[in-house]
Parts: sequence; C-alpha cells; structure tokens
Amino acid sequence: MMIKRNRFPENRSLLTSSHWGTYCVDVEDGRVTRLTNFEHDPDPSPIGPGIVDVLDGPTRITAPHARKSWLAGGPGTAGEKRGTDEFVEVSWEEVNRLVASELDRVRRVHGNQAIYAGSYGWASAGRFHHAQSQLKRFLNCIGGYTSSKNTYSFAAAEVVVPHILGTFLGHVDTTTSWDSIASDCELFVAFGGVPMKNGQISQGGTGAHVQKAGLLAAHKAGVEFVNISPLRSDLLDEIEAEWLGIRPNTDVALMLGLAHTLLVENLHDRAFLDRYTVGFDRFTAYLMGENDGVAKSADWAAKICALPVDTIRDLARRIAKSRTMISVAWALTRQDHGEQPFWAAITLASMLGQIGLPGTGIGFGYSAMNNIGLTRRRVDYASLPQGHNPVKDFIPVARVTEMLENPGGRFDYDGKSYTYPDIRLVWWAGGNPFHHHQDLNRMRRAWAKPETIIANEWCWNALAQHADIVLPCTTPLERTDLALTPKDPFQVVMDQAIEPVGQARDDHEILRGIAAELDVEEAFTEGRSPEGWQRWIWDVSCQQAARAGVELPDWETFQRQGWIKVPSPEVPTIMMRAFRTDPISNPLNTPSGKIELFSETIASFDYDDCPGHPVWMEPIEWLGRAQPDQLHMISNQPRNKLHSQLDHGSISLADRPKGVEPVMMNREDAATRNLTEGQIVQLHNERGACLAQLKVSDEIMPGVIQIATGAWLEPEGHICLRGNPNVLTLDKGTSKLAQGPIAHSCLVRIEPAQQK
Ligand SMILES: Nc1nc2c(c(=O)[nH]1)N[C@H]1C(S)=C(S)[C@@H](COP(=O)(O)OP(=O)(O)OC[C@H]3O[C@@H](n4cnc5c(=O)[nH]c(N)nc54)[C@H](O)[C@@H]3O)O[C@H]1N2
Ligand SMILES: Nc1nc2c(c(=O)[nH]1)N[C@H]1C(S)=C(S)[C@@H](COP(=O)(O)OP(=O)(O)OC[C@H]3O[C@@H](n4cnc5c(=O)[nH]c(N)nc54)[C@H](O)[C@@H]3O)O[C@H]1N2
Ligand SMILES: [Mo]
Repeated sequence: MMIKRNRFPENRSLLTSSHWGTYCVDVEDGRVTRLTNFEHDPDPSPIGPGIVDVLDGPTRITAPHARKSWLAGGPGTAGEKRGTDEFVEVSWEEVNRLVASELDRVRRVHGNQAIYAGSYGWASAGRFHHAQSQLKRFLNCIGGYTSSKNTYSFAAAEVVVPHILGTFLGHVDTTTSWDSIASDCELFVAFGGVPMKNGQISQGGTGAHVQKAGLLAAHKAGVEFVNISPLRSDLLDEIEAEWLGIRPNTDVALMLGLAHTLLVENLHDRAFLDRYTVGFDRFTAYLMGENDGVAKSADWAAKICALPVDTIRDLARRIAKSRTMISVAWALTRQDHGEQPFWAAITLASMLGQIGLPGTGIGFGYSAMNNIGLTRRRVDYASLPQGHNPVKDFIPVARVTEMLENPGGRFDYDGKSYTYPDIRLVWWAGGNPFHHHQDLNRMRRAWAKPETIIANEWCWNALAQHADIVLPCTTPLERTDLALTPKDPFQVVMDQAIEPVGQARDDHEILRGIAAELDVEEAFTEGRSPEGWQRWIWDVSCQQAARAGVELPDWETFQRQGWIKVPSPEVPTIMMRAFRTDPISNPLNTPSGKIELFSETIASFDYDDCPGHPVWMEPIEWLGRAQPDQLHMISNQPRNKLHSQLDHGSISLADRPKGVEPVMMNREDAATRNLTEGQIVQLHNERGACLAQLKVSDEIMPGVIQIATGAWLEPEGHICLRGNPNVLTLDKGTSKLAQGPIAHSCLVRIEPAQQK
C-alpha cells in the first residue's frame, strides 16, 4: 500500500504540535532548519527547537537493527548482554519476518499473556500516530497482550481518590480555574508549590501557555501564596510567596497538625462535614490519638516536618479565616504511602468547608501541566480504536521489574490479589522505561530475562540500546497528523515537514508490515491509509463535537487554516460545584455519595499500609531516619525537556556544559562537605550511583538535593555517567492499594567524583 504523504500548505506556515506546544517549521532543501513560536502562544516553551539538531546525525536510528547474539542464537540468547552487545543492521523485509515468527512462536508456545506491551510512556502528540494505540491495536489483532494500569504521574491518587471523591481524573479535568482563584481566593496553600517549569507541558499538545498569566493574575488580584516545598523555586519569585521549606515526604504530618489545630480550636466547619462527608469521627479519633495514644498535634507535626510549631498553628488559623485553596502537587503521590497526602489534603479542605465554592477548596496539580485550571469546553475527539484485548492479565504500571523477576508471584492491588504472568516477549513503543522506572540497575538485571525485547524508537537512547530488535520510527515532523485534545482549546494540524529520515517508518507502517506477515493486515488497517484514518478521526470528532454543541470546520478548511480554537465557556470552572449545590441530586460516585474521610471499602481490604482513613506513616526512606551524611534526593521534572525526550538536543545540552546533569544543594550542606560550585560529584546509595555537577544554592532547604529526571542512562557498571537519578531511586509500591512508584522517597550520599 502506498502511503500518501502530505500536500504542503500554500498560504500558511508548516505547523507542528508537541506536548510542549505548537510551532511553525522552516524547511530548506528537505531539512528542518528552525522551529519558531506559534503567534497565538503568549508564553511559548523554549523546549521545542531542541529537536532540530537531532532529527538526523549519530543519535538517529536510520535502519532496523537486531542485537548480534540474538540474531545469531535466536530468542533467549545472552539476555545479559543487552545494553553492551553489538547491533547488526537488517532489512525491513527480514525484520518483519523475524518479528512475525517470534510473535507467533510466543503466542503458540506460551500464550498471548506472555507478551508484555504495557509500553508506558508519553510518545509524541498526534491523534493517529500515537505509538501505544498503534501497538495495542496491532496486538489485539493477534490475540492480545499483558497490559498495565495507571501512570507514573499519580498512580496513588488514581486509585485512592476515586474511593474518596468518586473519581480522580474527572476532578483533575475540572480543577477550579485560575480566573475563579483570582476573583474568589484569598490564600493559596501550595503543597509542592506551583512549578511553572512543568506548565510548559500539556499532553497531546497546546496552543497557548496560560499558567504563568493565571498565576500572576491571581497574585495581582491580591491572592497570597504559601509555597510548602523543599524548593523555593517551586513558586515564581514575582509571587512573593511565603516559603515553608518542609522535609520531603512529611506533608501528611503537616496536614494532620493543621487539622488537629482546627479541631481543638474549633475552627472547622461542622455543618459542611455533616452534610457532605462521612467518617469524620473515625478520623478525629485517630487525630486525637484515641487508639495509639499519639495526638497528631501541631507540636507533633513540627518535629516530623522540621517546621516551627508556631508556623503550623498560625497557618491553621489563617486557612480557617480565609477563603483558602488547598493545592497538592502530583509529586506528592510519587512517594512511599503516596495515597495519604491526597487523602489528608481532601480531609483538611473538607474541614475548611469550602470545597465546591468559587476559587477555594481543593486543587490537584496546578501548573503540573498547562491544562490544569484552564476553563475550556470539553470536546471528546475521536482516537484510533484499539480493539479488544482478550488477555486479562495486567500489572500496576510501576511493578514491571517485579513482574519480570517473579513470574507466578502474587501481588495486591486495590482490594484484590493477582498473579504476575510469565513474560517471554516485551514490546515498547512510545515510552522509555530506562527513563521512567526506579532502581534502573535492578531493572536492567530483570531485563535480561525475557527471550525477546522489541523497541520502536527514533533515537539511540538506553531503551533502544537494551532491545533485541530496534524498529526505527519517524518523528512527528516526518508524518502528517492531527493534534486533537479535549484538554486544550487549540486543535492543530500537524504537517509533514520532511521525508522520513533514513529507512524510518511511522509506527503504523511498521506494524502494518508485520501484520501483513501474520495475515492480519486487513484487520489492522481496515483498508484505510494513514490519511484515510486521519480523515476518519476528524469526521467522527466533528460528529462528537456537534453533540457537545461545537461546530468544527470540514477537513479541507481545517487543513487550510492549520488550527482552530474552540471557544471557552464564559463561566469559570469550579471543582465539585454541582455536588456542593445539591449533594442529594448530584452525589459523588462513592458508596455513600459523599466525601469519604473514612472509607469502609478501603478499610475492608485490611491493608497494613493503607488503612480506612488518612494516616501518617513513615516513608521507607526520609530524613527522619537518615544518617548524618545522607541527603533526601528530589528527582523532579526537568525544566528544559519532557522526561528523556530531546535530552540529546541542543536545548537540554546547553544546560549541561560538562556533560553531566546539575544537582542543586544547599550552601550549608556544600560547605560541611567541602564541595564547591561547579564540581563534578557522585551521588550514590546501595542501589547505584550517578555523576552530577554541583550547583550551590539557597533555593533548596538543607538536607535535600535536587536533580532533574531525564538524563539518558549511560551505564558504566552500576554508575550512570550522565546523571540519571533513577539508578538511585527505590522500586517499591506506594502501598498494596495503588502500587504506585515512589521516586521521591530516596536517600543518597554525595562525594567528589573520582578523577579518571
Ligand atoms: N525519578 C523519577 N522518575 C520519574 C518521575 C519522577 O518524578 N522522578 N516521573 C515519572 C513520570 S510522572 C512519568 S509520566 C514518566 C515519563 O516516562 P516516559 O513517558 O517513558 O518518558 P519519555 O522520555 O517521554 O518517553 C517517551 C519515549 O517515546 C519516544 N517517542 C516519541 N515519539 C515517538 C513515536 O512517535 N513513536 C515511538 N515509537 N516512540 C516515540 C521518545 O523518544 C521517548 O524515548 O517518568 C516517571 N519517572
Ligand atoms: N518541563 C517539564 N514539565 C513537565 C514534565 C517534564 O518532564 N518536563 N513532566 C510532566 C509530567 S508527566 C507530570 S506527571 C507533571 C508532574 O508534575 P509534578 O508532580 O508537580 O512535578 P515534579 O517536578 O516532580 O514535582 C513538583 C515539585 O514537588 C516538590 N516535591 C517533591 N516531593 C515533595 C514532598 O514530599 N513534599 C513537598 N511539599 N514537595 C515535594 C518538588 O520540589 C518538585 O519541584 O509534570 C509535567 N510537566
Ligand atoms: Mo507524568
């Protein structure tokens, strides 16, 4: 089948869309020379142009490859050599045959559940060429695969919050908007700050970055901000926020200390609690220490959080007398017992009684992405149908290493017990486990076990280097697509700017070739070309939009214009407004229909690490149990890229003059250790080590260091030479409830790096 390539637009610039925004593309002589800002974006992200230099060159995968020992010895050969073995270039014809026959062998001999294609990751923007959707659709045509549930972003909240508020993602989508905050909030209490660096991103694309304007408008309107974070830089300097440098992972203790003060000083809203919540009495019994003899008072909290007790008491009085927004960063879920911060925050906000009112209540992740707190009309755009997966096996996404280590082992998840399948073949498309997973040295050992590992990638990152079969895919600049997303008012045409580099193929085309070998091409494509599918997606989207009262232009008009902006509603968004107005007619989707401060359901699971109401439990690693030379490592999201994407590009590399990732440390800590600005250091613990370049700062509290995620894994033994913090982080579930990842609970030591 011929793939029909794009017609270049005549009257407008070439456009591309990415998770970090929309850009215009300049092309000369068949090469992309420049990405420039989209004129309708008031605050564009500098991340985008980082792709220009790496579209070709040594990091680009230009042909299919197979690992030498695997090719010579067949599936299962020398898995321990993954990452160090040589690669051999193979033709598309050969690789299609190899992959098809290996898939066929695995499904016949072991069954389809032996194929793991949870394949977590962000891939690229674009509704049709979404790598995982393509892969899942293809595998569903040949009998299915073991899948994964939830995300690395906020798995703990995804599982616990539905028990408390009926849904999590639904509330994230309707987080109270910035305009409502500007007009009705007085005090914005930000656990984990409002990190502007993260608001550059919006999954699936964005037209106009609005987080900064939203935050500044609220500040101008007189909203006061409290930044509760180990990092001062988690709120913009212009906001003049009060900074409470809290010990990492102790927010629950602070929330309980605040709740206790509200209770004993009778500052809580009893009427709200009675009408809209259940279980407050069970919670207060815990708060007052009726069973364990420990009152969770401000004094108690002060010792855990390393904050002055008066600060906690004053804050409790201020939040009670103000119109207050309690905001929690998603990062608070990526820690041991990461279910608790969100449950405790909801409880605290319930005691203040302002949930469902304008500008106040509870907020999940302001500026975690550009779409949080945005008033927009929700249009459900169509996507590529993935078909039906008959395989019922799954894992909570962050349990991947454990699954590979322990086939047949049992795991708990959200009230039930399951078995890890015996995985023979792993296929990753559109994600990078060597970026996102914790304890990468442990993962690499487990990674040696499957008989075959396939990766669709466009660049030679650690994932590609640790695969047996590497299928080179295109980037969005080499294909046409539609950036349609319900999370943003802008919907953008993605033009093909250049021909595919080398022999790269779109994920769809890669899978079509293999589908042909397995006699399922027709089922996979349904006879449509990529453009045929894109038109189908647009047509179905037009019908769905019409039902939501939005008229989208026809395909030709959309292509000619390049983008559209769906008008936003005039009224600000207020989370849980309907429930607040009438909880009988608009109950929450919980067993009681109310906010469950005590959940009978969760209590009935009888988990020692997640009881029926919010509790403080010591994290497995934290400063409260650290040796004097240990530091708490925060490995947060990178300012200059999205995860590991474009780590090899010019924008990311510009911040890394010595080739290693910067690590930020407090001035006092550096002085005690005789470490100096700019020095190359080694971070280490019993799990691994990585190099980094020291940045001495007053923006971070003592005892804590910060190193962004995203540096490509470059292992030399157990050391990462480039500064990937996931060689240090711990691979353990948040609790039996959600089994989420806990990257932010991690102690390390730091020393000057050995000179070579
Ligand atoms: N220590 C620590 N670790 C973390 C976090 C943390 O805070 N601390 N955060 C976690 C979070 S929130 C997340 S969401 C994860 C993110 O983890 P991932 O989403 O896995 O990270 P990305 O680097 O975005 O991986 C996307 C991959 O897809 C590839 N790709 C892009 N476009 C295409 C395409 O069209 N086709 C194909 N086949 N491939 C494509 C890219 O080259 C890249 O390798 O990381 C998690 N890991
Ligand atoms: N530029 C850029 N933006 C991104 C991404 C990216 O890779 N790059 N990734 C996107 C993705 S996938 C996601 S899920 C979101 C994630 O959004 P977040 O989860 O909000 O991101 P982080 O940067 O990990 O964390 C935010 C801040 O929380 C603070 N923090 C960490 N642990 C604690 C704690 O225990 N207590 C308190 N009070 N504060 C703590 C850290 O100082 C950190 O800077 O970001 C998105 N935005
Ligand atoms: Mo994420």
